[in-house]
Amino acid sequence: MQTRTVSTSPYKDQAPGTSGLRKRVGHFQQPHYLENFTQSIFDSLAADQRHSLLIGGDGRYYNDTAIQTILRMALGNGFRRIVVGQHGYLSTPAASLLIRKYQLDGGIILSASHNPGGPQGDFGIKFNTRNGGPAPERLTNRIYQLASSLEQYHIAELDPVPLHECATYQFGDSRIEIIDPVGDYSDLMEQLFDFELIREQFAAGELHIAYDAMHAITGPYAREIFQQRLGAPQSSLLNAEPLSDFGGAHPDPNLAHAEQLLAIMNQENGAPDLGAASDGDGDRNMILGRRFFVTPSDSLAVMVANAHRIPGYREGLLGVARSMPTSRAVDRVAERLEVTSYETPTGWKFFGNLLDDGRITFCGEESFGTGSGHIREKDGLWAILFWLNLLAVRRQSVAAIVASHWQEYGRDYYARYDYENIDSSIAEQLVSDLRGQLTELPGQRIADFVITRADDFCYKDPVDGSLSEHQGIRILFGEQARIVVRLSGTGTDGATLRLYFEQYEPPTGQLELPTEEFLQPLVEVGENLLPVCQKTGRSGPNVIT
Ligand code: VG1
Ligand code: CO
Repeated sequence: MQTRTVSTSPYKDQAPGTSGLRKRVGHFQQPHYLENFTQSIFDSLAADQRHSLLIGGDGRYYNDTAIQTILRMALGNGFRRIVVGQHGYLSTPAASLLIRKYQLDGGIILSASHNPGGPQGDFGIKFNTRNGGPAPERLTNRIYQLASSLEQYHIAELDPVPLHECATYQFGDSRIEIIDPVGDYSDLMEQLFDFELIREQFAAGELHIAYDAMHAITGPYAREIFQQRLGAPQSSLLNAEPLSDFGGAHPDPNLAHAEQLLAIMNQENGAPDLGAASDGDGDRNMILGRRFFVTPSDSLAVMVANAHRIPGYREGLLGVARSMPTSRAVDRVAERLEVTSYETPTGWKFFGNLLDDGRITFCGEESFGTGSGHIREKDGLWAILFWLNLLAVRRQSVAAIVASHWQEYGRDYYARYDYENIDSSIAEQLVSDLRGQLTELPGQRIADFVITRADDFCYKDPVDGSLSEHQGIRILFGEQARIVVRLSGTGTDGATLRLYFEQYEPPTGQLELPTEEFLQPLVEVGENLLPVCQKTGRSGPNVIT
Protein backbone atom coordinates (compact mmCIF):
# COMPACT_ATOMS: atom_id res chain seq x y z
CA MET A 1 0.00 0.00 0.00
CA GLN A 2 1.42 3.33 -1.11
CA THR A 3 0.70 6.60 0.64
CA ARG A 4 0.81 9.96 -1.10
CA THR A 5 1.14 13.39 0.43
CA VAL A 6 -0.89 15.88 -1.58
CA SER A 7 -0.36 19.64 -1.57
CA THR A 8 -3.51 21.65 -1.04
CA SER A 9 -4.60 25.15 -0.18
CA PRO A 10 -6.93 25.91 2.70
CA TYR A 11 -10.63 26.71 2.50
CA LYS A 12 -11.59 29.43 4.92
CA ASP A 13 -15.18 28.33 5.45
CA GLN A 14 -14.68 25.02 7.24
CA ALA A 15 -16.08 26.07 10.60
CA PRO A 16 -18.22 23.33 12.15
CA GLY A 17 -21.67 24.55 13.25
CA THR A 18 -24.07 23.21 15.87
CA SER A 19 -23.48 19.68 14.61
CA GLY A 20 -20.49 19.35 12.28
CA LEU A 21 -19.66 20.91 8.93
CA ARG A 22 -22.73 21.19 6.67
CA LYS A 23 -22.75 22.44 3.11
CA ARG A 24 -24.39 21.73 -0.21
CA VAL A 25 -23.19 18.54 -1.91
CA GLY A 26 -21.65 20.65 -4.70
CA HIS A 27 -19.67 22.57 -2.12
CA PHE A 28 -18.17 19.34 -0.77
CA GLN A 29 -17.33 18.28 -4.33
CA GLN A 30 -14.88 21.15 -4.80
CA PRO A 31 -11.32 19.86 -5.25
CA HIS A 32 -9.80 18.70 -1.93
CA TYR A 33 -12.70 20.14 0.11
CA LEU A 34 -13.55 16.89 1.90
CA GLU A 35 -9.88 15.85 2.08
CA ASN A 36 -8.88 19.13 3.73
CA PHE A 37 -11.51 18.88 6.41
CA THR A 38 -10.76 15.22 7.08
CA GLN A 39 -7.04 15.92 7.41
CA SER A 40 -7.81 18.77 9.80
CA ILE A 41 -9.81 16.38 11.98
CA PHE A 42 -6.91 13.92 12.06
CA ASP A 43 -4.37 16.69 12.73
CA SER A 44 -6.46 17.94 15.65
CA LEU A 45 -6.03 14.63 17.46
CA ALA A 46 -3.21 13.79 19.84
CA ALA A 47 -0.88 11.06 18.56
CA ASP A 48 -2.26 8.50 21.00
CA GLN A 49 -5.78 9.06 19.68
CA ARG A 50 -5.12 8.20 16.09
CA HIS A 51 -5.22 4.41 16.20
CA SER A 52 -8.79 3.43 15.67
CA LEU A 53 -11.68 5.07 13.88
CA LEU A 54 -15.32 4.41 13.07
CA ILE A 55 -16.78 5.57 9.75
CA GLY A 56 -20.38 5.57 8.56
CA GLY A 57 -23.23 7.78 7.49
CA ASP A 58 -26.93 8.18 6.89
CA GLY A 59 -26.78 6.87 3.32
CA ARG A 60 -27.40 10.21 1.65
CA TYR A 61 -26.00 11.13 -1.76
CA TYR A 62 -22.18 11.36 -1.72
CA ASN A 63 -21.94 9.04 1.31
CA ASP A 64 -20.24 6.30 -0.75
CA THR A 65 -17.67 8.53 -2.41
CA ALA A 66 -16.85 10.30 0.82
CA ILE A 67 -16.42 7.07 2.77
CA GLN A 68 -13.93 5.69 0.26
CA THR A 69 -11.91 8.91 0.44
CA ILE A 70 -11.96 8.99 4.24
CA LEU A 71 -10.97 5.31 4.39
CA ARG A 72 -7.95 5.94 2.20
CA MET A 73 -7.03 8.98 4.24
CA ALA A 74 -7.36 7.07 7.51
CA LEU A 75 -4.94 4.48 6.11
CA GLY A 76 -2.68 7.25 4.79
CA ASN A 77 -2.63 8.78 8.26
CA GLY A 78 -1.64 5.54 9.93
CA PHE A 79 -4.86 4.45 11.64
CA ARG A 80 -4.51 0.76 12.53
CA ARG A 81 -8.12 -0.20 13.01
CA ILE A 82 -10.92 1.23 10.90
CA VAL A 83 -14.46 0.07 11.48
CA VAL A 84 -17.11 0.81 8.85
CA GLY A 85 -20.85 0.11 8.84
CA GLN A 86 -22.00 -2.28 6.13
CA HIS A 87 -23.08 -0.34 3.01
CA GLY A 88 -21.49 2.64 4.73
CA TYR A 89 -24.55 2.89 6.98
CA LEU A 90 -24.53 4.01 10.59
CA SER A 91 -27.17 6.00 12.39
CA THR A 92 -25.73 8.70 14.63
CA PRO A 93 -26.84 6.92 17.83
CA ALA A 94 -25.44 3.58 16.63
CA ALA A 95 -22.14 5.29 15.80
CA SER A 96 -22.00 6.72 19.31
CA LEU A 97 -22.64 3.28 20.77
CA LEU A 98 -20.04 1.51 18.62
CA ILE A 99 -17.29 4.00 19.44
CA ARG A 100 -17.94 3.31 23.10
CA LYS A 101 -18.45 -0.42 22.81
CA TYR A 102 -15.34 -1.08 20.71
CA GLN A 103 -13.33 1.58 22.56
CA LEU A 104 -12.39 3.39 19.39
CA ASP A 105 -10.55 6.71 19.39
CA GLY A 106 -13.38 8.40 17.56
CA GLY A 107 -15.72 8.33 14.62
CA ILE A 108 -16.58 10.26 11.50
CA ILE A 109 -20.31 10.44 10.78
CA LEU A 110 -21.42 11.57 7.35
CA SER A 111 -24.75 13.28 7.59
CA ALA A 112 -26.56 16.56 7.28
CA SER A 113 -29.21 15.15 9.61
CA HIS A 114 -32.70 16.42 8.78
CA ASN A 115 -31.58 18.55 5.82
CA PRO A 116 -32.68 17.30 2.37
CA GLY A 117 -30.26 15.10 0.40
CA GLY A 118 -29.53 14.28 -3.23
CA PRO A 119 -27.15 15.97 -5.70
CA GLN A 120 -28.79 19.35 -5.03
CA GLY A 121 -29.20 18.71 -1.32
CA ASP A 122 -26.93 18.94 1.69
CA PHE A 123 -24.02 16.88 2.94
CA GLY A 124 -22.23 16.99 6.24
CA ILE A 125 -19.40 15.57 8.28
CA LYS A 126 -19.07 15.43 12.03
CA PHE A 127 -16.49 14.02 14.36
CA ASN A 128 -17.24 12.22 17.60
CA THR A 129 -14.62 11.62 20.27
CA ARG A 130 -13.73 8.61 22.41
CA ASN A 131 -16.71 9.01 24.71
CA GLY A 132 -18.96 8.59 21.65
CA GLY A 133 -20.15 12.19 21.77
CA PRO A 134 -19.86 15.12 19.37
CA ALA A 135 -16.49 16.89 19.47
CA PRO A 136 -16.60 19.64 22.10
CA GLU A 137 -16.14 23.28 21.08
CA ARG A 138 -12.50 23.25 22.08
CA LEU A 139 -11.87 20.60 19.42
CA THR A 140 -14.14 21.98 16.70
CA ASN A 141 -12.39 25.36 17.10
CA ARG A 142 -9.07 23.63 16.69
CA ILE A 143 -10.25 21.75 13.58
CA TYR A 144 -11.40 25.02 12.06
CA GLN A 145 -8.09 26.68 12.88
CA LEU A 146 -6.11 23.84 11.30
CA ALA A 147 -8.35 23.79 8.22
CA SER A 148 -7.79 27.51 7.72
CA SER A 149 -4.08 27.02 7.15
CA LEU A 150 -3.84 23.44 5.87
CA GLU A 151 -1.17 22.79 3.25
CA GLN A 152 -1.18 19.05 2.71
CA TYR A 153 -3.00 15.80 3.33
CA HIS A 154 -2.08 12.13 3.30
CA ILE A 155 -3.92 9.50 1.35
CA ALA A 156 -3.32 5.83 0.56
CA GLU A 157 -3.45 4.54 -3.03
CA LEU A 158 -6.16 1.94 -2.97
CA ASP A 159 -9.04 0.54 -5.00
CA PRO A 160 -12.49 1.11 -3.50
CA VAL A 161 -13.09 -1.19 -0.53
CA PRO A 162 -16.28 -3.27 -0.96
CA LEU A 163 -18.77 -2.28 1.72
CA HIS A 164 -21.73 -4.49 0.82
CA GLU A 165 -20.62 -7.45 2.93
CA CYS A 166 -19.36 -7.79 6.47
CA ALA A 167 -15.68 -8.72 6.12
CA THR A 168 -12.19 -7.82 7.30
CA TYR A 169 -9.42 -6.55 5.05
CA GLN A 170 -5.77 -6.22 6.00
CA PHE A 171 -3.58 -3.54 4.42
CA GLY A 172 -0.06 -3.70 5.82
CA ASP A 173 -0.38 -3.05 9.57
CA SER A 174 -3.89 -1.69 9.22
CA ARG A 175 -7.19 -3.50 9.31
CA ILE A 176 -10.54 -2.45 7.90
CA GLU A 177 -13.59 -4.15 9.42
CA ILE A 178 -16.96 -3.92 7.72
CA ILE A 179 -19.54 -4.62 10.43
CA ASP A 180 -23.29 -5.03 10.85
CA PRO A 181 -24.52 -1.54 11.81
CA VAL A 182 -27.75 -2.74 13.40
CA GLY A 183 -27.09 -5.69 15.77
CA ASP A 184 -25.24 -4.09 18.69
CA TYR A 185 -27.65 -1.18 18.78
CA SER A 186 -30.68 -3.46 18.80
CA ASP A 187 -29.13 -5.52 21.61
CA LEU A 188 -28.71 -2.41 23.72
CA MET A 189 -32.35 -1.43 23.18
CA GLU A 190 -33.39 -4.89 24.26
CA GLN A 191 -31.47 -4.45 27.51
CA LEU A 192 -33.07 -1.09 28.31
CA PHE A 193 -36.71 -1.82 27.52
CA ASP A 194 -39.25 -4.52 28.27
CA PHE A 195 -39.32 -6.19 24.85
CA GLU A 196 -41.29 -9.14 26.19
CA LEU A 197 -44.17 -6.98 27.36
CA ILE A 198 -44.29 -5.02 24.11
CA ARG A 199 -44.08 -8.23 22.07
CA GLU A 200 -47.01 -9.73 23.99
CA GLN A 201 -49.18 -6.69 23.44
CA PHE A 202 -48.28 -6.49 19.74
CA ALA A 203 -49.14 -10.17 19.35
CA ALA A 204 -52.46 -9.75 21.14
CA GLY A 205 -53.35 -6.77 18.94
CA GLU A 206 -53.53 -4.55 22.04
CA LEU A 207 -50.82 -2.16 20.91
CA HIS A 208 -50.12 -0.68 17.50
CA ILE A 209 -47.40 1.57 16.18
CA ALA A 210 -46.86 3.44 12.92
CA TYR A 211 -43.22 4.27 12.41
CA ASP A 212 -41.96 6.50 9.60
CA ALA A 213 -38.26 6.13 8.76
CA MET A 214 -38.64 8.86 6.12
CA HIS A 215 -36.46 6.89 3.67
CA ALA A 216 -33.50 7.62 5.91
CA ILE A 217 -31.06 5.58 7.97
CA THR A 218 -33.39 4.12 10.61
CA GLY A 219 -35.26 1.85 8.17
CA PRO A 220 -32.95 -1.15 8.71
CA TYR A 221 -32.89 -0.56 12.47
CA ALA A 222 -36.67 -0.33 12.64
CA ARG A 223 -37.06 -3.56 10.67
CA GLU A 224 -34.79 -5.41 13.04
CA ILE A 225 -36.28 -3.95 16.22
CA PHE A 226 -40.00 -3.50 15.51
CA GLN A 227 -40.53 -6.35 13.07
CA GLN A 228 -37.94 -9.02 13.88
CA ARG A 229 -37.53 -8.62 17.62
CA LEU A 230 -40.94 -7.22 18.63
CA GLY A 231 -43.13 -8.86 16.02
CA ALA A 232 -44.90 -5.76 14.73
CA PRO A 233 -46.52 -6.27 11.33
CA GLN A 234 -44.71 -5.01 8.26
CA SER A 235 -47.48 -2.49 7.71
CA SER A 236 -46.37 -0.59 10.82
CA LEU A 237 -43.28 0.63 9.01
CA LEU A 238 -43.39 3.45 6.48
CA ASN A 239 -40.61 4.49 4.12
CA ALA A 240 -38.21 1.96 5.63
CA GLU A 241 -35.97 1.73 2.57
CA PRO A 242 -33.02 4.15 2.84
CA LEU A 243 -32.77 6.26 -0.31
CA SER A 244 -29.89 8.56 -1.16
CA ASP A 245 -32.27 11.48 -1.74
CA PHE A 246 -34.81 10.45 0.95
CA GLY A 247 -37.35 10.09 -1.82
CA GLY A 248 -37.01 13.79 -2.59
CA ALA A 249 -38.49 14.67 0.80
CA HIS A 250 -37.27 16.46 3.87
CA PRO A 251 -36.26 13.81 6.45
CA ASP A 252 -37.33 16.00 9.33
CA PRO A 253 -39.76 14.44 11.79
CA ASN A 254 -42.10 17.30 12.60
CA LEU A 255 -45.65 18.39 11.87
CA ALA A 256 -44.58 20.19 8.71
CA HIS A 257 -42.68 17.35 7.07
CA ALA A 258 -44.11 14.03 8.26
CA GLU A 259 -47.41 14.43 6.39
CA GLN A 260 -47.97 10.77 5.61
CA LEU A 261 -47.63 9.73 9.24
CA LEU A 262 -49.79 12.60 10.36
CA ALA A 263 -52.58 11.50 8.04
CA ILE A 264 -52.48 8.03 9.58
CA MET A 265 -52.57 9.37 13.13
CA ASN A 266 -55.38 11.81 12.35
CA GLN A 267 -57.77 9.16 11.00
CA GLU A 268 -61.21 9.17 12.58
CA ASN A 269 -61.05 5.46 13.30
CA GLY A 270 -58.37 2.85 13.66
CA ALA A 271 -55.33 5.06 14.15
CA PRO A 272 -52.46 3.26 15.93
CA ASP A 273 -51.66 4.01 19.57
CA LEU A 274 -48.30 5.52 18.79
CA GLY A 275 -47.08 7.37 15.72
CA ALA A 276 -43.38 8.09 15.49
CA ALA A 277 -40.69 9.19 13.07
CA SER A 278 -36.96 9.86 12.96
CA ASP A 279 -34.73 12.15 10.92
CA GLY A 280 -32.01 11.56 8.30
CA ASP A 281 -29.37 10.26 10.71
CA GLY A 282 -31.75 8.75 13.28
CA ASP A 283 -31.05 10.93 16.28
CA ARG A 284 -34.35 12.85 16.33
CA ASN A 285 -37.81 11.60 17.22
CA MET A 286 -41.37 12.78 16.91
CA ILE A 287 -44.04 11.30 19.18
CA LEU A 288 -47.71 11.34 18.19
CA GLY A 289 -50.80 9.90 19.75
CA ARG A 290 -54.16 9.66 18.00
CA ARG A 291 -54.82 13.22 16.80
CA PHE A 292 -52.29 14.31 19.39
CA PHE A 293 -48.81 15.81 19.14
CA VAL A 294 -46.33 15.64 22.01
CA THR A 295 -43.97 18.61 22.02
CA PRO A 296 -40.40 17.40 22.44
CA SER A 297 -40.08 19.49 25.61
CA ASP A 298 -43.12 17.77 27.13
CA SER A 299 -41.85 14.41 25.91
CA LEU A 300 -38.63 14.86 27.89
CA ALA A 301 -40.56 15.87 31.01
CA VAL A 302 -42.96 12.90 30.73
CA MET A 303 -40.07 10.50 30.20
CA VAL A 304 -38.23 11.75 33.27
CA ALA A 305 -41.40 11.59 35.37
CA ASN A 306 -42.00 7.99 34.25
CA ALA A 307 -38.43 6.70 34.19
CA HIS A 308 -39.01 4.41 37.19
CA ARG A 309 -41.48 2.43 35.07
CA ILE A 310 -38.84 1.49 32.47
CA PRO A 311 -36.43 -1.40 33.15
CA GLY A 312 -33.24 0.45 32.16
CA TYR A 313 -33.98 3.37 34.48
CA ARG A 314 -35.47 1.75 37.58
CA GLU A 315 -32.44 2.52 39.70
CA GLY A 316 -33.25 6.24 39.84
CA LEU A 317 -31.92 9.39 38.24
CA LEU A 318 -28.72 11.34 38.70
CA GLY A 319 -30.04 14.58 37.26
CA VAL A 320 -31.38 16.01 34.01
CA ALA A 321 -30.36 18.61 31.45
CA ARG A 322 -32.08 20.56 28.71
CA SER A 323 -30.82 22.99 26.14
CA MET A 324 -31.65 26.60 26.97
CA PRO A 325 -34.46 27.05 24.39
CA THR A 326 -36.15 23.82 25.54
CA SER A 327 -39.20 24.50 27.72
CA ARG A 328 -38.93 24.43 31.45
CA ALA A 329 -41.33 21.49 31.77
CA VAL A 330 -38.54 19.09 32.72
CA ASP A 331 -37.30 21.47 35.44
CA ARG A 332 -40.62 21.03 37.23
CA VAL A 333 -40.20 17.27 37.28
CA ALA A 334 -36.58 17.54 38.40
CA GLU A 335 -37.63 19.78 41.27
CA ARG A 336 -40.23 17.26 42.40
CA LEU A 337 -37.68 14.44 42.18
CA GLU A 338 -35.11 16.59 43.96
CA VAL A 339 -32.45 16.26 41.28
CA THR A 340 -30.53 19.03 39.50
CA SER A 341 -31.70 20.32 36.12
CA TYR A 342 -28.89 21.81 34.02
CA GLU A 343 -29.47 24.40 31.29
CA THR A 344 -26.96 24.11 28.43
CA PRO A 345 -26.49 25.81 25.05
CA THR A 346 -28.07 24.29 21.94
CA GLY A 347 -26.34 21.17 20.59
CA TRP A 348 -25.70 17.73 22.01
CA LYS A 349 -21.98 18.37 22.53
CA PHE A 350 -22.78 20.26 25.73
CA PHE A 351 -24.39 17.24 27.41
CA GLY A 352 -21.28 15.05 27.05
CA ASN A 353 -19.39 16.33 30.10
CA LEU A 354 -22.50 16.17 32.31
CA LEU A 355 -23.11 12.56 31.29
CA ASP A 356 -19.44 11.55 31.60
CA ASP A 357 -19.22 13.16 35.02
CA GLY A 358 -22.24 11.25 36.28
CA ARG A 359 -24.35 14.37 36.83
CA ILE A 360 -27.31 13.53 34.62
CA THR A 361 -29.25 10.53 33.32
CA PHE A 362 -31.62 12.20 30.83
CA CYS A 363 -31.25 15.16 28.53
CA GLY A 364 -33.12 16.72 25.66
CA GLU A 365 -33.76 19.54 23.27
CA GLU A 366 -36.92 21.13 21.91
CA SER A 367 -35.74 20.20 18.41
CA PHE A 368 -37.03 16.61 18.66
CA GLY A 369 -33.95 15.37 20.47
CA THR A 370 -34.04 13.18 23.57
CA GLY A 371 -31.44 10.92 25.07
CA SER A 372 -29.85 9.37 28.14
CA GLY A 373 -26.55 8.10 29.43
CA HIS A 374 -26.80 4.90 27.35
CA ILE A 375 -24.81 6.70 24.61
CA ARG A 376 -23.54 10.23 23.99
CA GLU A 377 -25.92 11.32 21.21
CA LYS A 378 -29.61 11.97 21.10
CA ASP A 379 -31.40 8.85 20.04
CA GLY A 380 -34.60 8.70 17.99
CA LEU A 381 -35.50 5.01 18.19
CA TRP A 382 -34.57 4.90 21.86
CA ALA A 383 -37.08 7.68 22.64
CA ILE A 384 -39.74 5.92 20.58
CA LEU A 385 -39.12 2.61 22.36
CA PHE A 386 -39.31 4.43 25.67
CA TRP A 387 -42.79 5.69 24.79
CA LEU A 388 -43.82 2.30 23.45
CA ASN A 389 -42.70 0.69 26.69
CA LEU A 390 -44.56 3.35 28.67
CA LEU A 391 -47.78 2.76 26.72
CA ALA A 392 -47.45 -0.96 27.32
CA VAL A 393 -46.95 -0.44 31.06
CA ARG A 394 -49.60 2.21 31.65
CA ARG A 395 -52.11 0.89 29.13
CA GLN A 396 -53.28 4.44 28.50
CA SER A 397 -53.26 6.57 25.36
CA VAL A 398 -50.47 9.03 24.62
CA ALA A 399 -52.94 11.89 25.06
CA ALA A 400 -54.09 10.57 28.44
CA ILE A 401 -50.53 10.20 29.69
CA VAL A 402 -49.65 13.76 28.70
CA ALA A 403 -52.92 15.16 30.08
CA SER A 404 -52.30 13.52 33.44
CA HIS A 405 -48.78 14.96 33.39
CA TRP A 406 -50.17 18.47 32.87
CA GLN A 407 -52.70 17.96 35.64
CA GLU A 408 -49.87 17.19 37.97
CA TYR A 409 -47.22 19.69 36.90
CA GLY A 410 -49.08 22.27 34.84
CA ARG A 411 -48.44 22.85 31.15
CA ASP A 412 -45.69 24.77 29.42
CA TYR A 413 -47.34 25.83 26.18
CA TYR A 414 -44.59 25.93 23.60
CA ALA A 415 -43.88 26.84 19.97
CA ARG A 416 -40.80 27.45 17.87
CA TYR A 417 -41.02 29.78 14.89
CA ASP A 418 -38.37 29.34 12.19
CA TYR A 419 -37.70 32.05 9.64
CA GLU A 420 -35.52 30.18 7.19
CA ASN A 421 -33.12 31.44 4.60
CA ILE A 422 -33.37 35.13 5.37
CA ASP A 423 -30.69 37.55 4.35
CA SER A 424 -27.77 37.07 6.78
CA SER A 425 -27.16 40.76 7.29
CA ILE A 426 -30.83 41.42 8.14
CA ALA A 427 -30.86 38.48 10.57
CA GLU A 428 -27.69 39.63 12.29
CA GLN A 429 -28.93 43.19 12.48
CA LEU A 430 -32.19 42.09 14.09
CA VAL A 431 -30.33 40.07 16.72
CA SER A 432 -27.75 42.73 17.44
CA ASP A 433 -30.46 45.41 17.76
CA LEU A 434 -32.17 43.29 20.37
CA ARG A 435 -28.86 42.59 22.09
CA GLY A 436 -28.29 46.32 22.30
CA GLN A 437 -31.52 46.77 24.26
CA LEU A 438 -30.93 44.08 26.84
CA THR A 439 -30.02 46.37 29.72
CA GLU A 440 -33.04 48.63 29.27
CA LEU A 441 -35.64 45.88 28.84
CA PRO A 442 -36.12 44.68 32.43
CA GLY A 443 -39.07 46.45 34.01
CA GLN A 444 -40.77 47.21 30.69
CA ARG A 445 -44.36 46.12 30.20
CA ILE A 446 -45.62 44.97 26.81
CA ALA A 447 -49.36 44.21 26.82
CA ASP A 448 -49.90 41.88 29.81
CA PHE A 449 -46.28 40.85 30.05
CA VAL A 450 -43.62 42.44 32.24
CA ILE A 451 -40.00 41.75 31.39
CA THR A 452 -38.12 40.70 34.51
CA ARG A 453 -34.83 39.75 32.91
CA ALA A 454 -33.12 39.89 29.53
CA ASP A 455 -29.72 38.39 28.76
CA ASP A 456 -27.47 36.79 26.20
CA PHE A 457 -27.08 33.22 27.40
CA CYS A 458 -23.58 32.31 28.50
CA TYR A 459 -22.74 28.81 29.71
CA LYS A 460 -19.96 27.84 32.00
CA ASP A 461 -19.44 24.10 31.81
CA PRO A 462 -19.50 22.93 35.44
CA VAL A 463 -17.11 20.07 34.67
CA ASP A 464 -14.26 21.64 32.69
CA GLY A 465 -15.02 25.31 33.34
CA SER A 466 -15.09 26.24 29.66
CA LEU A 467 -17.17 29.27 28.67
CA SER A 468 -19.57 29.45 25.72
CA GLU A 469 -20.89 32.92 25.10
CA HIS A 470 -23.65 34.42 22.92
CA GLN A 471 -25.74 31.26 22.91
CA GLY A 472 -29.07 32.99 22.40
CA ILE A 473 -31.08 35.85 23.84
CA ARG A 474 -33.48 35.12 26.68
CA ILE A 475 -36.33 37.45 27.55
CA LEU A 476 -37.97 36.36 30.76
CA PHE A 477 -41.41 37.42 32.00
CA GLY A 478 -41.05 36.18 35.55
CA GLU A 479 -42.13 32.61 36.01
CA GLN A 480 -44.99 33.14 33.59
CA ALA A 481 -43.40 33.21 30.15
CA ARG A 482 -40.22 33.32 28.12
CA ILE A 483 -39.10 34.25 24.62
CA VAL A 484 -35.78 33.04 23.23
CA VAL A 485 -34.10 34.25 20.06
CA ARG A 486 -31.13 32.67 18.32
CA LEU A 487 -29.59 32.08 14.94
CA SER A 488 -29.38 28.53 13.63
CA GLY A 489 -25.98 26.89 13.28
CA THR A 490 -26.99 24.07 10.93
CA GLY A 491 -28.35 25.81 7.83
CA THR A 492 -26.59 25.98 4.47
CA ASP A 493 -28.48 28.89 2.87
CA GLY A 494 -28.59 32.44 4.26
CA ALA A 495 -29.56 32.65 7.92
CA THR A 496 -32.31 30.97 9.90
CA LEU A 497 -33.74 32.89 12.80
CA ARG A 498 -35.43 30.88 15.52
CA LEU A 499 -37.92 32.33 17.97
CA TYR A 500 -39.01 30.17 20.87
CA PHE A 501 -42.18 30.99 22.82
CA GLU A 502 -43.20 29.43 26.07
CA GLN A 503 -45.87 30.20 28.63
CA TYR A 504 -46.78 28.32 31.77
CA GLU A 505 -50.28 27.43 32.88
CA PRO A 506 -50.63 25.89 36.34
CA PRO A 507 -52.53 22.62 36.98
CA THR A 508 -55.61 24.60 38.00
CA GLY A 509 -55.62 26.58 34.73
CA GLN A 510 -56.62 25.95 31.13
CA LEU A 511 -54.65 22.92 30.05
CA GLU A 512 -56.34 21.89 26.82
CA LEU A 513 -56.31 25.01 24.64
CA PRO A 514 -54.82 24.99 21.15
CA THR A 515 -51.19 26.11 21.45
CA GLU A 516 -51.55 28.76 18.77
CA GLU A 517 -54.49 30.38 20.49
CA PHE A 518 -52.90 30.32 23.94
CA LEU A 519 -49.58 31.74 22.77
CA GLN A 520 -50.96 34.42 20.45
CA PRO A 521 -50.51 37.36 22.87
CA LEU A 522 -46.92 36.28 23.60
CA VAL A 523 -46.17 35.91 19.89
CA GLU A 524 -47.32 39.50 19.45
CA VAL A 525 -44.93 40.60 22.17
CA GLY A 526 -42.21 38.80 20.21
CA GLU A 527 -43.00 40.70 17.03
CA ASN A 528 -42.87 43.89 19.07
CA LEU A 529 -39.40 43.08 20.42
CA LEU A 530 -38.03 41.63 17.20
CA PRO A 531 -39.76 42.99 14.09
CA VAL A 532 -38.84 40.08 11.80
CA CYS A 533 -41.84 40.37 9.50
CA GLN A 534 -41.45 44.11 9.21
CA LYS A 535 -37.72 43.90 8.42
CA THR A 536 -37.89 40.92 6.05
CA GLY A 537 -41.24 41.55 4.41
CA ARG A 538 -42.36 38.05 5.37
CA SER A 539 -45.86 37.37 6.55
CA GLY A 540 -44.80 34.72 9.07
CA PRO A 541 -42.40 31.89 9.83
CA ASN A 542 -41.74 29.09 7.30
CA VAL A 543 -42.11 26.37 9.88
CA ILE A 544 -43.78 26.27 13.28
CA THR A 545 -42.94 23.33 15.54
C1 VG1 B 1 -30.57 22.41 15.33
C2 VG1 B 1 -31.38 22.29 16.61
C3 VG1 B 1 -30.48 21.80 17.74
C4 VG1 B 1 -29.83 20.47 17.33
C5 VG1 B 1 -29.09 20.64 16.02
C6 VG1 B 1 -28.52 19.34 15.50
O1 VG1 B 1 -29.52 23.35 15.51
O2 VG1 B 1 -32.00 23.50 16.93
O3 VG1 B 1 -31.24 21.67 18.90
O4 VG1 B 1 -28.93 20.04 18.31
O5 VG1 B 1 -29.97 21.15 15.03
O6 VG1 B 1 -29.49 18.37 15.34
P1 VG1 B 1 -29.62 24.89 15.04
O7 VG1 B 1 -28.30 25.49 15.36
O8 VG1 B 1 -29.95 24.87 13.59
O9 VG1 B 1 -30.75 25.48 15.81
V1 VG1 B 1 -29.29 17.22 14.12
O10 VG1 B 1 -30.50 16.04 14.22
O11 VG1 B 1 -29.35 18.18 12.80
O12 VG1 B 1 -27.77 16.62 14.41
CO1 CO C 1 -30.19 14.39 13.20
